[in-house]
Amino acid sequence: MTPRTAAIPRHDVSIAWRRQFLRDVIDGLKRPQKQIPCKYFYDEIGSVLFDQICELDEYYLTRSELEILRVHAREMAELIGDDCVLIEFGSGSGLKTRLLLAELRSPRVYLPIDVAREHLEKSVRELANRFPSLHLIPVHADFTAFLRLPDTGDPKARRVVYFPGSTIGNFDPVAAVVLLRKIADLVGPGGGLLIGFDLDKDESIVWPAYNDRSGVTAAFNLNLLARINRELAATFDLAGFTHRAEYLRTLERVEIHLVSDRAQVVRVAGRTISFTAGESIHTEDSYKYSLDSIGRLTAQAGWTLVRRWLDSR
Ligand code: AVJ
Repeated sequence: MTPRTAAIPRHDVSIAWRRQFLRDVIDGLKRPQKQIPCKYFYDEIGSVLFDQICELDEYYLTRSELEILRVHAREMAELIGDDCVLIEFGSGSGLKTRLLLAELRSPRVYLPIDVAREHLEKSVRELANRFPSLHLIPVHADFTAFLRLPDTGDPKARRVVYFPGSTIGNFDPVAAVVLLRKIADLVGPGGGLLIGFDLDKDESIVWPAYNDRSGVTAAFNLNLLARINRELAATFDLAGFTHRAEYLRTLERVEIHLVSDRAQVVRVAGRTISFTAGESIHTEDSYKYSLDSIGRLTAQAGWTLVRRWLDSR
């Protein structure tokens, strides 16, 4: 008998991952506009904080995504077809996964890729209980770097990438096209992509989603510094930095920063990083799209739009 769940490779959070993390942090903090890639938000604590963001009244994205899936998952499953290999980018807690899997007909393989190991393990355990005959191949990896898939044993099955959580918005337009092209290569001719984009909308809706009253988003942002302290022997004083999120309409994105409240010096793995008062670390972009910009982006990456679904708002 073949095992239903492949073991999650144990070697990857190791030295290579830590070394890359260190390199990205040091390189990013040496730039004129300091920056840290947002994929590093998702350690164990950051993943829990992100799940809390998804429950916030102000955070409309998850509710909209879930509404779209609840109403349209059957039609999505029909378009995907029978016997697919489903590859999910950044599977997170797996709620959106379950809604689609429940409608898919005889999927051959479900292959989630996520940087958050504990989250990946937990969601795969839950999926194994709920869908006992599904072949699960979890991959703990960064999907931006991940190009080669493990052998799924179904070379002829249709490959479909599932990327529903508006995470494409973390990529600037050039990087988004690169990623969408990589997905096209990964699924091959005839493959599919089911992807979520957050539409641009009034500032009175977007701003609060990234500046929630209970401060969960601020805690999520600041956890990045706490993680760097924990994993890279750094000395960030979390009380000396403030969360800032602004909707920059002309740039079509929300920019998220951590602002240094005062002049200060921080040590990161033996190096010294100086901050002036008010200087920031840019930690995330969240692009908001028009239907036109979605059409342009996907067409530029070689995709043909088959169907799109909107939520009721
Ligand atoms: C997971 C990328 C969709 O951009 O809205 C939420 C991440 N950052 N609050 C987003 C996030 C701050 C989120 N995505």
